[in-house]
Amino acid sequence: LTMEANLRRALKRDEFLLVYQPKICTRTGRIVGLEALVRWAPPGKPLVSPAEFIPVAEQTGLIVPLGRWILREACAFAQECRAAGRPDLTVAVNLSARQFHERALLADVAAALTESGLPPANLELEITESMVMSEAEEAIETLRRLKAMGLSISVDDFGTGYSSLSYLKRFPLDALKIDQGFVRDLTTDAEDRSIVAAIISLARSLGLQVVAEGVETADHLDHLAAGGCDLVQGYLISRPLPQDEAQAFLRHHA
Ligand code: G
Ligand code: G
Ligand code: MN
Ligand code: NA
Repeated sequence: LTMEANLRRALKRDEFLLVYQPKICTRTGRIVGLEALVRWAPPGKPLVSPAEFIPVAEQTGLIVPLGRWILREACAFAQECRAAGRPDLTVAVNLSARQFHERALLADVAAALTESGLPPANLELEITESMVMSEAEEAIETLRRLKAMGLSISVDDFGTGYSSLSYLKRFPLDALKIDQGFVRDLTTDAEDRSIVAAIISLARSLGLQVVAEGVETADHLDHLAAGGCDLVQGYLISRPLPQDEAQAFLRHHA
């Protein structure tokens, strides 16, 4: 079978799952949110990374039904977390370019919220710079409508895309996520340190939250906290966890 046929069958057979990676506040140490990351679990085989199947899903259009499933699943999980005593937790869902530009996106997001009963304030969508830079006017309109629904928007992998800073001012955004490539050598590489400081300062002056990804060591965390980074996410805190382990993690951490 081709990858496309495999994915189509996997969707029908319910072979996808979401794992959740906690995001913590550097000031309070509390968990403020979780990022949902999709995995494909073919029966009897190891998990397949989204890096392998998302591009195929994008090319074939399967990202639309898959993305719809991801939104529904993540919203249902977020609502379970609320019921379990975490009313303020946000769950972040990654959008792919095609999903972002599809006409169905707004209806799909609205349906996932309605079906789950999740308040929109508990949902965050992650987009990338390149997704909004192409067809910027259309993107601004889509973002405005999403924001009008009450959810929040963050820019993933920030610093790796087109660096037009003017769009940051025009786009209705809530947070910038510093790409893990800048975090990895933070403690030894002066240029990465400068870039991270610049992104934090930029976010600050635009009134945006700033999140660092790929935080793997206590040195990373110390440096980011001292530099004024609001939130951190990475293996130091937790790897992405299956649903029940994520719930257990929430029970054992503030
Ligand atoms: O979780 P992992 O590091 O394997 O993710 C690899 C890539 O796949 C990352 O770029 C991540 O943003 C992307 N990805 C993970 N989950 C999703 C998802 O649910 N939807 C989309 N569009 N991309 C995802
Ligand atoms: O593109 P996006 O930022 O959504 O992708 C996040 C990816 O990074 C996921 O595949 C996730 O599994 C991975 N990831 C999460 N935490 C860490 C970390 O601390 N180090 C590294 N190397 N990868 C991480
Ligand atoms: Mn992401
Ligand atoms: Na990222």
